[in-house]
Amino acid sequence: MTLLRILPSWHVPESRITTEAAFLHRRAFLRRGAALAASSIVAPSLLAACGETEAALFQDPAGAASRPALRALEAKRNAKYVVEGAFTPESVSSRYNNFYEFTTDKGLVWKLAERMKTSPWSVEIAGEAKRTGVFDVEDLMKALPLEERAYRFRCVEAWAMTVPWIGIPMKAFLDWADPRGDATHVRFVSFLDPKNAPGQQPGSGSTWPYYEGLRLDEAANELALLAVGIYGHVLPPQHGAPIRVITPWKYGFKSAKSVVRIEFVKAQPKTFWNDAAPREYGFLANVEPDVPHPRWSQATETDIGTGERRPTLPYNGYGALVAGMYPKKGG
Ligand SMILES: Nc1nc2c(c(=O)[nH]1)N[C@H]1C(S)=C(S)[C@@H](COP(=O)(O)O)O[C@H]1N2
Ligand SMILES: [Mo]
Repeated sequence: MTLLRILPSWHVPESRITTEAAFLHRRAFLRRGAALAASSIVAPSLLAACGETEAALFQDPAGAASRPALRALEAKRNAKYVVEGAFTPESVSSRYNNFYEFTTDKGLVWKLAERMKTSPWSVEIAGEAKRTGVFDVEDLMKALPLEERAYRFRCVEAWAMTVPWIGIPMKAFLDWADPRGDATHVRFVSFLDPKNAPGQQPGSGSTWPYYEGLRLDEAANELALLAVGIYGHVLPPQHGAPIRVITPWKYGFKSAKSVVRIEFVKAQPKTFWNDAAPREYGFLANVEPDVPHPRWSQATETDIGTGERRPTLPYNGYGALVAGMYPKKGG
């Protein structure tokens, strides 16, 4: 695996950066005791640790080779959204993922998620909206417009990338679903499948499925996307196939992957990370260089493509389009 060579030295614990995963590990330790935790999903002994899971995941004897190539997806790039610099090579961004349903080891997510069944896939639209029900993702993609958007992406762990997503502008989705006047927030829930997602097995220290949310005005912001593709093809499982949220001015954990339920609600919903780590960022979780994480600074970030360390931009560079939503500074 070439990842260690690609990744710059900031990845090793010499820096103050530590991963979001550390919290999950700590929680697992607390709940299960050291003896059990030693055999939990804690990397690096993942393969040894997940004996049973491995059997379930790899029962397809043809293995990875049986997965068809990712279907091409055509969508016109929206020229309004330009990003300085090159795209992060797909070989890097598709091998460095946070998707705790599978593992907290970023370099192994793609492998463990490889045979996740992402089609057919239905999304339930529920709550305070005029159009509710169960919809196939393919039907949503036909009913609603698709655009390609070049966006910066910033994880709370201080790594960053630039990729071309293809997605349904969330505003178009909202207009279509038509939330009722009393809806204030929209909630996104990821899939639940402990048989195939080793990180969801009992003892992971988290409450699955993953759940996130946005204020309705944030969801209606022109930047918000329901992404279904990347680099000109449908999303691969590790990026949250077949449909995931993208909000580029916020930390990456706001962008729930592999969404199965979108619910319009009347109050601010609880969210996975805020519940797991209440001392970290609040519900908004906007990118703010001068608001440090309890354990590291957010003043700079590392581009996972180039290894370059550079200043973090307020709202990840999208202030002109989003700052007006936050009259009181905070995130
Ligand atoms: N369901 C789910 N969604 C998730 C996560 C996760 O663990 N599970 N991780 C989040 C975090 S912390 C980040 S940084 C991004 C990573 O997206 P990427 O792997 O496509 O770059 O997904 C977010 N969405
Ligand atoms: Mo993240």
